[in-house]
Amino acid sequence: MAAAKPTATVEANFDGLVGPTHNYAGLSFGNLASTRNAAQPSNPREAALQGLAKMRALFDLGIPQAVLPPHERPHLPTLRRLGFSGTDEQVLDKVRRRAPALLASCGSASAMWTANAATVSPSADTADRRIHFTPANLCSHLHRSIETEVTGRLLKSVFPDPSHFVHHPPLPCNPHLGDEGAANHSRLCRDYGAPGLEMFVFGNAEGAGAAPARYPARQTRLASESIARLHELPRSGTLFAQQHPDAIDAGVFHNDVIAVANREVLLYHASAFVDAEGVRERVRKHFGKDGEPVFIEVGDDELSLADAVGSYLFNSQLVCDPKGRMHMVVARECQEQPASRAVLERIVADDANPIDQIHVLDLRQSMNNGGGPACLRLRVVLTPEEWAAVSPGVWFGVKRHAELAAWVDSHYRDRLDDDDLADPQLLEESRTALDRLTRLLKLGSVYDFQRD
Ligand code: SUG
Repeated sequence: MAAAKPTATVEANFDGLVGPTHNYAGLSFGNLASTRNAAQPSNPREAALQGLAKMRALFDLGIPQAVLPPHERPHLPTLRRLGFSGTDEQVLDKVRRRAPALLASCGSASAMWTANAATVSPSADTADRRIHFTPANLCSHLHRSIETEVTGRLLKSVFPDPSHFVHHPPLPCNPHLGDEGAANHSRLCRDYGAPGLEMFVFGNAEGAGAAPARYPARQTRLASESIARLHELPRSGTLFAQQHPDAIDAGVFHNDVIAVANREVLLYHASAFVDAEGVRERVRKHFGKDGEPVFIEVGDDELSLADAVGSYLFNSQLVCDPKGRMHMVVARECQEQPASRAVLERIVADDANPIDQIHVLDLRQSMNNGGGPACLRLRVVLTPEEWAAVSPGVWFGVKRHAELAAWVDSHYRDRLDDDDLADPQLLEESRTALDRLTRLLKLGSVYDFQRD
């Protein structure tokens, strides 16, 4: 059974399907899990099935759920652009021998973390009353920056109708314009269809304010401001806040590792922002007389930054079911770690906030690369008309779950070591799998290997 067309404005989650080359290459400096698990064997099949189980859990709550396909990896067009020539097999062999680091970057399945795919502004917030998309340039890391082009293509294919959807090109790839998409962008509103306050969180303020000392800040203020301009957001509907450099230095490489918003709720760690009081004031002002925002602050005494990064508590998904009840979808690590578990118990027991149910999921394969529940999804607020204009094949339901699980079972390996990325057979398997997937999801030819 697929979800029925909604009768009101809803927020849908577009989850990235984990790709067949999911592996641990230690590519993300500043992302502690990525560094810690470098060169561990991975299990792409288990990773993909864990992702599907999360989609199913949200679907079962009545929350519109869709799927975004993985990218082609290893990405041969990038390797060819970097000077490797010959047949695909020869290219893989040369890069394995001469530049294994490039093979790792071109073999990452990192497009699964669709919170970094794009920034999305709902039509209730934009001047032209259309939904605006800007794919993230992800220029802080090579393995992520090569996602942008195909992401843009996929988004255009999933959201095709120009009377509802506007697709901007990614910002130029430049250190002053680093943009990591929705992971640094949240929205607070009375209900999904009401004009929201879009909160852009940046780590790098270009010389203004404190900067992290240990790890890089991936999102720049210039990039956040540019996106707000492109999306035609009114000044009254935006908030720009600086991430606390201590958080970045503790391993908070995206704001969604330390704060999450949904509807009127903002759940955040006391060290998430440089000026948390300024953030609260601005949110209160946005709500005005139309209701009270709910702030759930978690102090350092309750949960240290290190434990927050360890459990990914703030990378939980806060979602509303069709009756408006608020749920929190958390990774298993939150239940296993005593301080995070205590925070969850406190949140559910407290009647001053609307969160009344916690759902615990096993996402270990993704978590081991620093990707929790919220990293795996891109939120898109849709009116019923916009919902009807989405390419229908991407919606997730009971039947789609079964089809995708069978597809994973027949195409994915259950173990991958770093050497395997050079295996021409893996490339062939991935292409066969993706070709079948685009037919299943009815997305047309979106991959380079389908267009050449
Ligand atoms: O960009 N990890 C990703 C995790 C992204 C999480 N997304 C959000 N927080 N929204 C990153 O650091 C690790 C790949 C590797 O090391 O193999 C990686 O890219």
